Order: sequence, then C-alpha cells, then structure tokens
Amino acid sequence: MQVAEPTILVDRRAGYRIVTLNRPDRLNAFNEAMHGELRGALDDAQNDANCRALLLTGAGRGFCAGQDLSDRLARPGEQIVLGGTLEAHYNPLIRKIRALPFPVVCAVNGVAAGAGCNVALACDIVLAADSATFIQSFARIGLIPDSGGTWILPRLVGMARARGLALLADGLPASKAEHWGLIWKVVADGVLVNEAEKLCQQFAKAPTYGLSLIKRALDASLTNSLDQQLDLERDLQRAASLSPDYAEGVRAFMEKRKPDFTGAKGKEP
Ligand code: T3D
Repeated sequence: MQVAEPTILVDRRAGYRIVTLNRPDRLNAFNEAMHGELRGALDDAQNDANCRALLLTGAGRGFCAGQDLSDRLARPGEQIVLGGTLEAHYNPLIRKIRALPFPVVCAVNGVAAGAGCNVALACDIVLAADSATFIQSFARIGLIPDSGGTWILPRLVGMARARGLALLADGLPASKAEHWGLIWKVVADGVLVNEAEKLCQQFAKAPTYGLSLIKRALDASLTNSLDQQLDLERDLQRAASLSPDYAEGVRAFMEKRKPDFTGAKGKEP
C-alpha cells in the first residue's frame, strides 16, 4: 500500500515552528487533506506553551495557488456551488491565523495566487522572495477574492489599488508589493527562509503575551472609532502590565541589560 505524502510539514525549532505547505506539484494548492492537516498543525502550535512564533512557507517553486481546481471541475450536469467550503475551511483558517496568540511570519517563496495570496496577507509579517508574485487570480475564473481578500486589500493598499488587483487579476511582483505596502519586505530568493527564521528567533524571546495583545489591538482598530480604540488600549495595556514581562522589561532597562522574557500572561493582583 502506498502511503500518502503529508500535505503539511512541521519542523519544531526552539521557541517556534516552521509549517510548510507541501503539495509542490500543484503549487501547494489546497485540497481537503491539506486544510485538515494545516488546521491540526496550527492547533498543535497554539497548544504548545513553548511555541512563541510560527513560520508559514511553501515547498517547491510556489507558495500556494489557492484552491485545487481539479476538485472543482464540474461533470456534465453537475453544478459546483461554493460558500460551504469557505465556511468550513477558508474562513476558519483566516480567523485562526489572525487569532493565534503569537506572531505568524509568512515566507512567500514563489507565486501566491487566489486564496493562497490572501492566506499570506492574513499573516502578521509577510516576507517575500524577490521572484515571488501576488495574484488575486479569482476574477480569471469568475470568482471574487475570498479568504479575507476584499477586507484586507483596501486596508493595506487603498481602494484604487485594491480594485485594480481584484478586477484585473494581474500578478504583482514582490518588489511592487513591498512598495505598495502589501507586504513587509522583499529579500533575495536564497535567503528568504533564513531571514524569516531570524524574525521567529527574535519573536521566540519576545514578550509574547504583549505581542498577542498588539495583534488584537491592531485588528480591532480597523473597525473601531477612536473612542472605542482608546478604551480598548486602556484595557489591553492594563492586561499587558500584569504580565511578568512588563516588570522584567522595566527592570532590565534600569539595570542596562537585555530582558529575559518568558512570554507568559500575568495574574490579577
Ligand atoms: O473552491 C472553493 O472552495 C472556494 C475557494 C476558492 C479559493 C481560491 O483560491 S479560487 C482560485 C484558485 N486558484 C487559481 O485560480 C490559480 C490557478 N493557478 C494559476 O493561475 C497558475 O498556476 C499560477 C498563476 C498560480 C502559476 O502559473 P505558472 O505558469 O507558474 O504554473 P502552472 O504551470 O500554471 O502550474 C504548475 C502546475 O500546478 C500545473 O500542473 P502541471 O501542468 O504541471 O501538471 C498546474 O495545473 C498546477 N496548478 C497550479 N495551480 C493550481 C494547479 N492545480 C490545481 N489547482 C490549482 N489552483
């Protein structure tokens, strides 16, 4: 009996995990198995108290080409109706990435198309190899940008560019993606994973609980009024100040040494 290749590879490192989408002959397009294995990998990372960052990347020459279209080819007389798969797979995935209580670094190693592009953009820090491209390819097959695309694009690059990307569905080279503010940084192809790992190593020693609150505050700011956001900052800053890392950060500053953060959440006094 032939054993199926895992569609997700997980590499455990000190303080972080590397999760690799592993269907390289399909440019890591999503099928049901990959959704399930990715969900499991993200849950495991969240349940591991020693995991303080996650690096998401793709095997082979692409990052992810979105939905595997070979699973969407209608037979004569059959109609493929979408909506349910977003509810079951893509929407929970995007929500999960945004809610993970540590930074998610995406290393976009090649083409990121369709939902693959929007999964990358849901991550906290997006690094891209010089040769990578970002494509909102949905309109090429009569669909709309999903996996949060219609929400994140205008927020990252403004409405004019969001409309161009979504309606024209042209590939955006990594250098232009950086210039437009779609991603954090472009790096040379050969150093991509190394650079992404350096960030994860930094995050593995960071005040993780505080970083999780930063993620929450920034996400909430996208819909909150200033008044609501000031109230939220008050509440989250209170929570941050209860963490042992805050006391350690101040102590280390006063003692002119590097802080030794545990990443832990604090307790009510
Ligand atoms: O359906 C739902 O559940 C709703 C959710 C939808 C979310 C979505 O993501 S919809 C959008 C789906 N994705 C696409 O439309 C992208 C399709 N792919 C492409 O347009 C191109 O492959 C790329 C622009 C990404 C890259 O082009 P290129 O020329 O570098 O590579 P290629 O030759 O097209 O692809 C290489 C192989 O990967 C090729 O297989 P082969 O000929 O070597 O056997 C190709 O068929 C395969 N591949 C690439 N993308 C997909 C795919 N196979 C299945 N599904 C794909 N999405």
